Amino acid sequence: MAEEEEVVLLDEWLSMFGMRARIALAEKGIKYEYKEEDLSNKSPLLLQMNPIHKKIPVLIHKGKPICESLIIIEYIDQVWNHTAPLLPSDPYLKAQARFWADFVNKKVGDVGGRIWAGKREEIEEAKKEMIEGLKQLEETLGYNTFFGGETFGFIDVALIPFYNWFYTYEQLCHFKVETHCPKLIAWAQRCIHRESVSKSLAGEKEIYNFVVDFRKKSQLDWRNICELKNLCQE
Ligand code: GS8
Repeated sequence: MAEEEEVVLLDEWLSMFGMRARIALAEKGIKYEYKEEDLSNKSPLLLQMNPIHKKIPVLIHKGKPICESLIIIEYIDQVWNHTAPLLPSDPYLKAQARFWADFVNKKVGDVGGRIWAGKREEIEEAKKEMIEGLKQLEETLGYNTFFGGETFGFIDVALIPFYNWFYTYEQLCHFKVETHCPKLIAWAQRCIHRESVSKSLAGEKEIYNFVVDFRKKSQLDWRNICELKNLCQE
């Protein structure tokens, strides 16, 4: 069986969680079949492969599903362990890497969701939490090249997909991540120089346009967003 037949990724182009799986697969040089899901009309395959959460991403390896993006990265790292290790082998360092990836889920992923899909009244509070979380991550990064030190690894894969979402958060909340976290932006720029990352990330403007459309359809205050956008550009 050809490698790409053995490995299938159910994904959606702008999903930060899906991008994690794409980056991990690219780091390992794995060929796979990419299947774009329409989440408003989920495929029978997605419902069969992730009957519990019915969410992407799902990695299907030799016909068996692996769900949840951080679990997918770890699985990829263990199965294709001959190259580009993502998690450290030291148990303490591995626990630390998992802790910070979980922090990214809670303080950037969940909080980011409250920004892009939230009501205007909730957005200001979410913005404060987002800045606090990103500052904390910047402190953890310190003067290292990547979160694990000199090599690109698990925390980097977990966090970098949010970088191209920053533009949307910034437009919605009228702030600049770089003003608060310049070292984090420098880290992100180091990451996007990697081919595995640059080819896996969705474009920031496409993400923003999708979010504006989503907010229009959901009757959230997209007009207000556009006014804020003009303010930002002044
Ligand atoms: C989150 C996946 C998720 O939210 C992970 O993989 O890390 N904890 C999971 N997937 C979304 C798309 S990305 O915003 C999804 O599939 N949503 C469909 C739905 O909620 O019905």
